[in-house]
Amino acid sequence: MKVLVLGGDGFCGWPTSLHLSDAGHDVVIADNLSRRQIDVLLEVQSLTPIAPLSSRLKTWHSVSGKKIDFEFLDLASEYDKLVDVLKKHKPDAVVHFAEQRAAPYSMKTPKTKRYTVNNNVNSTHNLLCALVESGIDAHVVHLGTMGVYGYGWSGSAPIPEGYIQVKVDTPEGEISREILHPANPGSIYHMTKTLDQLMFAFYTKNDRLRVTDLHQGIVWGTQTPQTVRDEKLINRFDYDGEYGTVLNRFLMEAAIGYPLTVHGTGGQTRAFIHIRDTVRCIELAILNPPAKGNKPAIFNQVTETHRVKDLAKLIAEKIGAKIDNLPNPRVEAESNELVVENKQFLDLGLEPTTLSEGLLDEVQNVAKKYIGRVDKTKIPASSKWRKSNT
Ligand code: NAD
Ligand code: USQ
Repeated sequence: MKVLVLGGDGFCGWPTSLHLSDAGHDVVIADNLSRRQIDVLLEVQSLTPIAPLSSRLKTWHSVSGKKIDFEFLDLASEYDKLVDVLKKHKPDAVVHFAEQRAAPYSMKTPKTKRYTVNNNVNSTHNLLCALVESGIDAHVVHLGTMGVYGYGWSGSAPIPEGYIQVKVDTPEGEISREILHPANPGSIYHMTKTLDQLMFAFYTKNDRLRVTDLHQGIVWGTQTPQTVRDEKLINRFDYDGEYGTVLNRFLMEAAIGYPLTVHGTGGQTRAFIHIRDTVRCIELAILNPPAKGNKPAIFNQVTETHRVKDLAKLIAEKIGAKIDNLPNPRVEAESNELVVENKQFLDLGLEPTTLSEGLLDEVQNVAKKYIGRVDKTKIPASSKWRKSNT
């Protein structure tokens, strides 16, 4: 298939592009390199030394014999160019990763809140509008988030894959309806993903676009079978207080002997998936598009759930680390249950990489290897959800 990967230079997009190219798909990356620019502005860098995109692409060509094209494109502001890119490449599928993805960054300042909304909402809408205008019948595979469901709303009831059955009282009696699961975002970033969902619902109904929305959990790990083939293909690893996600941060902290930064009680339960499984899920989604005229297909792209304090304990025991219970900079439930349905990917053949398999490898081959690149002053999470968290 011809696949256009929007945001193909990012943490999930780069290994996905390589995985798809390796599997024989014809891949084109579009990206505005804004993620690299945000690192410059925040004065941080990936723990792993990521090569410039042109060097990544040249290296992939030399190790695999396969060519990946690149379009420098700002999806949020360059609408006409996007239409041209779609007409030029005529993709069968478009994988849409191109959004500002950090909850702490989205809550940092009024400027970053507004940037996140403008960037994410316009990017998604431009893509849908451009597909209609260009007449390109590509299947859109979007990276959503488990955070659209919120944490704690349904207690211990399993979170279904996107849709929920409700009973409504009417004068004629009770009727049953399937509706989009109530949205309950916990940050401006997560809010943009709930807005994306409404745009998908509208464009599938009105224009019969084909859309799959993947509600992904927190991605951990760094490397895939393709990114290990040359040091210049290495994937990014964010560890800083804005972009670093919890499990990768704990692994880096353990590797450098920094106390594990547990927010609050650590009773927060979250869903996780290894980057190797992310790339497989995306290929499975591309190969199984919904029919035209169907509502968006929604998959929960997660393989396991864990409480933050249990992860800290596991890492402290396995690797040796102290645990620090810090005041929580976020507004979020201190503790929540999380049971998630993920049957659709399992039925399509996904074989999950579990935490127990990947943890030590990640610490030895990534976190410890690049220890010298860590700037400890960038570890604390400084973005606060409220001016005063009282
Ligand atoms: P990332 O920031 O590493 O990658 C996003 C890429 O999109 C970057 O290369 C960036 O330059 C590009 N981009 C952003 N705005 C753009 C625009 N307007 N035009 C063109 N390119 C643009 O993020 P990631 O971790 O790879 O996440 C990818 C997607 O997956 C995001 O939508 C995110 O919400 C979702 N997701 C990520 C995780 C995770 O744990 N990393 C978990 C669940 C969902
Ligand atoms: N946390 C800590 N210590 C840390 C960092 C985080 O205790 O050092 C806690 C947070 O308070 C939160 C939980 O860990 O309760 C998860 O935080 P996170 O930064 O790992 O994940 P989150 O902000 O939810 O965002 C990440 C990605 C985002 C994606 C989301 C999937 O950045 O793009 O959408 O995971 S999910 O969480 O399933 O919604």
